[in-house]
Amino acid sequence: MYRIAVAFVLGSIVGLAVGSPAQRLQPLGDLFVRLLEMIIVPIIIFTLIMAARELSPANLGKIGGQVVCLYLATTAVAIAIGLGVSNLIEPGSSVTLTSGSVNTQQAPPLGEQLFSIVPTNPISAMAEGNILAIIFFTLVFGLGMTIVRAEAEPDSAVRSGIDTLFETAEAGAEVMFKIVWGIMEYGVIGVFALMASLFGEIGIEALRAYALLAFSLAFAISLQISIVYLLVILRGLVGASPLAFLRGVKEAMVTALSIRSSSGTLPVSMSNADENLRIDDGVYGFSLPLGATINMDGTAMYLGIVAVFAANIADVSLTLAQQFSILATALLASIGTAGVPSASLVMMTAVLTQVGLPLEVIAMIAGIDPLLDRLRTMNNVVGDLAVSTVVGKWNDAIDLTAGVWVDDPSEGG
Ligand code: DAS
Repeated sequence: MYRIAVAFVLGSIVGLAVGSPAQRLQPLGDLFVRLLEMIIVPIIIFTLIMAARELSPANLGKIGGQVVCLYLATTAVAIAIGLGVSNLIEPGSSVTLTSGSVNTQQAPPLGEQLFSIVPTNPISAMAEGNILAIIFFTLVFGLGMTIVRAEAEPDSAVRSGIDTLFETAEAGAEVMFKIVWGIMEYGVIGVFALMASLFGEIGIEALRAYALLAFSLAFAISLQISIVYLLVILRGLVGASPLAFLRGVKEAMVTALSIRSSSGTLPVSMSNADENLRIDDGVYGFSLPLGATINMDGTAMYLGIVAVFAANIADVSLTLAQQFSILATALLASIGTAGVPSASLVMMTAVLTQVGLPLEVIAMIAGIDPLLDRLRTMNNVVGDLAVSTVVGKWNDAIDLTAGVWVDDPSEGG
């Protein structure tokens, strides 16, 4: 991933130095974009079927229901905050990308849009790249698989058939991630070419666009953590000290900032939940692995922010219906995003495709993604731990008289 960052910088320098002739490199960048477009549908299908397996009826009891509802709610709020902040700050508005493939079909009215999430023919939805419909059908199919599996006899053909389907989805996801790795290898050339062409076309103005993008994300994340997690959840719903909570999760925060992987941070998150927050493992043992798989508030927020950034660069004004479409797609796409470094870059293709915005933007931001990914991943992990804390409180499965919730024991608190 760092070679892409180097390609980003070198391409920018070449573009600034050479000027508009550097735009001759554009086709090498367009190839990178097409490779990303190629994998959107299969990677959504495989990763969402795997995510649906985590939502099996067995562990969707009372606690599971509370966890999933809170995860969806905090993610929807995160995207709304991301859209609000980026509509305010307008990252990318100082830059106009003429070479990008812009085909923003006007999103249908909200009512029709909600309706169109349900595909009349899932195969044609896949052929047409109707992302929301693909995500909806795949989630329904995956949940159907978990329910039928739970009802089937242990050694029945149906159950083994469904297990085979889950294993196939897992294997398929592995293949897709390997293909993503290959595409990102080529991405070094693709990003270099796109950056050279971009800076050749728009010059130094692009740096201001990046600075505003990074600031929009950082500002939106600070709002999500301070208002949603600390004020509403910890102070409001749990009635506990937000600062004690932050003390309790600092190892997980630092780990997430360092390794940029929710899945990789999971062992630290579980240790903080157990030893510092004193949450019962019956709650965090379900909520944290699930959260690392489907609850990505920072990622979902970023998907919304980049969509607005792409619209500004493409000089397109997004209607409310299109912004709703972005929120719905980002919410569902974040469920399928893997908890690995820069995973959202791939899911971004789904969101931008849904509203017809230029995918060139992905290559434009790939170079600074290693920085922004740290912030997103940290937010993802803090969101999982905040929800686990309030679910523990609601089910008497947290000890608020121990761990970080009491003053330092040495003070006899
Ligand atoms: N790095 C991803 C994670 O581990 C988040 C992202 O790519 O947005 O959560």
